[in-house]
Amino acid sequence: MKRATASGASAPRAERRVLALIPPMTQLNTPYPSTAYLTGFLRSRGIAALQEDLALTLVLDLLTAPHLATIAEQARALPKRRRSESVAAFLDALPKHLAVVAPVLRFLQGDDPTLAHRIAARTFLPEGPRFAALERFDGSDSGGDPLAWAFGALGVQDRARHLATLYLNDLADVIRDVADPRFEFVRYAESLAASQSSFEPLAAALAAPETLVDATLRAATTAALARHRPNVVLLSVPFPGTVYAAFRIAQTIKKIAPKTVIVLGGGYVNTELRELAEPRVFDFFDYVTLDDGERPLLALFEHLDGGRTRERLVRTFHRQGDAVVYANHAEPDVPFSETGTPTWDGLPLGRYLSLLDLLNPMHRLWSDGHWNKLTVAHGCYWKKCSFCDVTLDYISRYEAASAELLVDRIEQVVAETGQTGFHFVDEAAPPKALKALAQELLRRETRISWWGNLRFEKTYTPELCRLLADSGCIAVSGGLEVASDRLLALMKKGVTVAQVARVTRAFSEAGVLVHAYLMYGFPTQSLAETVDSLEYVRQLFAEGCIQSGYFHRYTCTVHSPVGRAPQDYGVTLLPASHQGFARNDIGFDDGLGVDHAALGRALSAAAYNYMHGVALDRPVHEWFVDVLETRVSRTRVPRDYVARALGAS
Ligand code: B12
Repeated sequence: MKRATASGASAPRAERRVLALIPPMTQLNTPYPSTAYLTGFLRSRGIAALQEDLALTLVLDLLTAPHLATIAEQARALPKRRRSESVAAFLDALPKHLAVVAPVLRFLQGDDPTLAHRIAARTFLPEGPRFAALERFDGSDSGGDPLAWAFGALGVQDRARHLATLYLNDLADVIRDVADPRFEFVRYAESLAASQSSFEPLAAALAAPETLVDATLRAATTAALARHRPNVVLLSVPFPGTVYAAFRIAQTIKKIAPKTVIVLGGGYVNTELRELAEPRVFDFFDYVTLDDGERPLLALFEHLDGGRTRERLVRTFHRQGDAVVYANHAEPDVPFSETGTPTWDGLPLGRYLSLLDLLNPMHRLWSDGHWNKLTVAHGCYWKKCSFCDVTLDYISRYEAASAELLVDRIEQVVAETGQTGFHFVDEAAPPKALKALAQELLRRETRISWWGNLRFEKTYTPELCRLLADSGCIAVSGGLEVASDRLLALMKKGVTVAQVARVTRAFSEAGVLVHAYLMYGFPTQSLAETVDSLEYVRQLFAEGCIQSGYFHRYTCTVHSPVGRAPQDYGVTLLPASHQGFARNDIGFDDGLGVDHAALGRALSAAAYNYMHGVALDRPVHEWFVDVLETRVSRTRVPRDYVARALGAS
């Protein structure tokens, strides 16, 4: 069998020791894949590379009895009137917390499944305010058991995992209220980085005394450095909620190992720091690179070895005197077929926490269980959607790989991790490649489960959906965005509501869970169109086309067609000054004055109910009357629109 990586293709260079780090916070159930990709690639080129997930380490360190005891001390120092409900409940039950926190983590790591019975009986965990959410389901149909509707009589493991998740959420609230208001399990101090045109707020936070969370992260960073003794550290920041911690980690490294070369890269940088001009960033990082890391890193290592000048670095910012300089020596990227197979080696796969939030079956896939993450192709084959960052390399540079190579990678990853679940992290996996992949998986009898994002385009016939399901597809998500043919055309989405109905129904009939990304607040979207879009969504749920959906508020970014040519979409951009740091979201005005924030509350409430099979008969305009407290016209969409679209297939 052909192997994509030839690990140890040449002897590792002793002098280069690279450590790739995931900073807090990303997610707790499975590692974010960037360090796995970069480590796999560097090893395939004979470079000694290691990786650690400091997001997981931080949370496991914080949730220990000694740290909880410290948090309790800090909480007691607060005047009683300043203690939140969560903090008061935590202090009341402190001895129980100190006793159960370790067993709960072991249970969520999958190590002690029999504990489920005690947790599910609701006598084991101290219950803080987060458990009040259970009372929303009054249990009147289920003998007074508020979770029976979700887990039935037998789902003890899931029920216990849900309760344990509520328990951890209570503890996160306490950490936030007492030790660090910026802390969350999936993001940390996000607002300091997201579309922050000025570096000032981040600089001030980095100069401020450490919180308990910062100090715990410093200890974890120090331990990782002592363990691996790297001379190059790669910090990967996929989202704004990882940026502050990356700077804190760099701060620690600069202090204790100042000769270490520190490089910053990742999805956040690729999206928001393209116009970086802030020299203070280089008090923390030596280099900041854009887009895929493979080629820039090879060029950087050559430079560090004295074989290349700084001017010939690839897509790399550095500081010269007080100026930020961007070097972009034109060199082709490493082809997708030659980037190697990601490796999870070094990441403690058995220590991740499988959390179970109930809200939505797709969110469950995101936060529950280990998923090997793989890309089917580089970039997006469609790259036309006017709300999307289509001008950026990770969308615009489309490159596919053969099905044989993908299945080689899949088999290699399964052999390494022992796990057969895959999340394909493409923006929109190409249907042709998915078909070929499915055929190759079936031909080799390689049994995996997989899910990912795609476009609900008409290529997905019932036959193709069945083929994908046979190859292991368990769920798909796709953008229906604003369910309105006028707005779908304006977005250049390339689908219609009727087509989406047929495709999603085909997936559902093949036994694949379907999640729809839904949008509101797109330029020129009127109240009537919002009401109509909810009616389409209602019908899609009612007709069994989709099982899950979530409404996101549209934001305009500077890299999207709307941000680039606002006049084509009937909007004017609000003035914004760039002060050298991040640039992404941008305010706009479409002159219609629709209160999208209020409409969003109605849409979320409706979608939440639909997902639980509730209120599917309620006339949709009533959801909007609830939030606007004024008359709202009925939908103009025929009540059988989706049923007829399905009949026409
Ligand atoms: C799949 C995906 C998700 C999934 C899974 C996320 C996960 N935790 O695994 C879901 C749907 C859950 C998700 C959620 C979110 N996502 Co998302 N997601 C993606 C997507 C499509 C792919 C990510 C991926 O796995 N790529 C594969 C890896 C290998 O690529 P990579 O991380 O970019 O790494 C490469 C380079 O960046 C570079 N690199 C990376 N690190 C480093 C470090 C160094 C030193 C160097 C030199 C190079 C380097 O080299 C790598 C290999 O080439 C990207 C867009 C994209 N196409 O990349 C958006 C993207 C990362 N997401 C984004 C956002 C905003 C989010 C959310 C915050 C959205 C929200 N508001 O809730 C959440 C955060 C969730 C969380 N806390 O985990 C943004 C981030 C941009 C920004 N503004 O910072 C992106 C870029 C999309 C976008 N333009 O909006 N996401």
